[in-house]
Amino acid sequence: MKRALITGITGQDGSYLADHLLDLGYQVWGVVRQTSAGESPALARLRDRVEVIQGDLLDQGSLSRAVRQSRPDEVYNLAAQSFVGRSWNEPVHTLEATGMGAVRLFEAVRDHAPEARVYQASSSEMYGYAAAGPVDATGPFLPHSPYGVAKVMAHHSAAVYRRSHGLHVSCGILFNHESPRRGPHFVTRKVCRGAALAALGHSEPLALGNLEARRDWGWAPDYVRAMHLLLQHPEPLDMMVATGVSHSVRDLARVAYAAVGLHWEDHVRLDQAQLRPAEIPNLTGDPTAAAELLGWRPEVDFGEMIRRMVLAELERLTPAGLPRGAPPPRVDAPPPH
Ligand code: NAP
Ligand code: F7E
Repeated sequence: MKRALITGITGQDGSYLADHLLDLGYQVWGVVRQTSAGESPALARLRDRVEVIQGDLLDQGSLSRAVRQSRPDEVYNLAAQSFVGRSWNEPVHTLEATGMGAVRLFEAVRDHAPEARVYQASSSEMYGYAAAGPVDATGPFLPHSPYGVAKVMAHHSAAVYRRSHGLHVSCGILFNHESPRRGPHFVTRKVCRGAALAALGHSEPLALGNLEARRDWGWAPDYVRAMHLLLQHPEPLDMMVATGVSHSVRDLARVAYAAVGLHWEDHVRLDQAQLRPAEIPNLTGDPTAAAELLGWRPEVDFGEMIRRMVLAELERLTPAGLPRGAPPPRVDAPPPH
């Protein structure tokens, strides 16, 4: 039975990856940080199936203990301060957690499990301004946000541990991926919740920022399959994971509100406060290498994903069923979780 250690197991990707690895017969350990708010719903769902180890990306000793205790065959570093918008307000914390946190974990692996295969969660945000021209898994990287800088730091550090210390570290350069488990401040979840609220008769308009930004949005459960496949490749690799198709935030709003029979223009307002200090107009990936080298293909397309997310929001908002008189949701996807 293979043993996997996941940091960020309470996040969107960590929780889907844990489900996936458990289905494959792995023993799974998760690094979880202590919070004053108590146990998160994500952890409550996983607790009886995974081994939980207290730890924090900011604390070297806790990461070293996590690697020593779990004796992993595979380590997935998914923990991060992952919200790009927040990274302008908290650049130091973002660099410490998202950048230095990865280095701390690589050190722990080097000392306590040098044979383990390591997955580093790199990001399309690393391309930043370079995305205006041709990019591939080697770059160029010209990040526009403190988050992007932190991810570049971790990405280049992974290459150092690979070349200098012989660690088997692979970096998945993942483009945006979404699900009902997405954090509420990310734009897909925010828009899908807005559409569900509007369908239930709430009249407060949804405040959005840049409607023209284009992102390559995929389905998170598809992307955790790619993470696992990447670590099964005999050689450590850097690999783009994307759908190859982008949509604008405007498209996203149109599809989400249309899923409940509404016109987005009637329910969305522009809000300067949602604009970022810098923006990448278009981030679109190329899934060719992932298809050729890993046999990976995304299975859920953008429209289906948004319908699933809107349906999940309707279910969250009406746990006892729709109220009398509420417009029947037109979303026809199966429950996603
Ligand atoms: P997420 O939902 O925001 O989850 C982040 C996880 O990191 C949570 O479990 C969080 O724990 C944990 N964490 C944050 N700070 C920590 C710290 N100081 N010590 C220990 N754990 C900490 O992120 P995600 O969407 O699953 O993304 C997974 C990884 O992929 C991240 O590294 C992200 O930057 C990267 N990525 C994501 C995407 C995407 O589109 N989703 C694309 C490219 C790359 P708490 O529950 O305690 O907050
Ligand atoms: O923004 C625009 C915003 O916050 C997407 C993380 O997982 O993917 C994610 O980062 C786009 C941006 O995700 C609003 O300006 C417009 O252009 O959902 P987001 P993100 O910043 O792309 C990358 C690949 C990661 O690695 C990150 O960890 O949508 N946008 N209006 C808005 N965004 C938000 N959040 N809220 C708005 O109102």
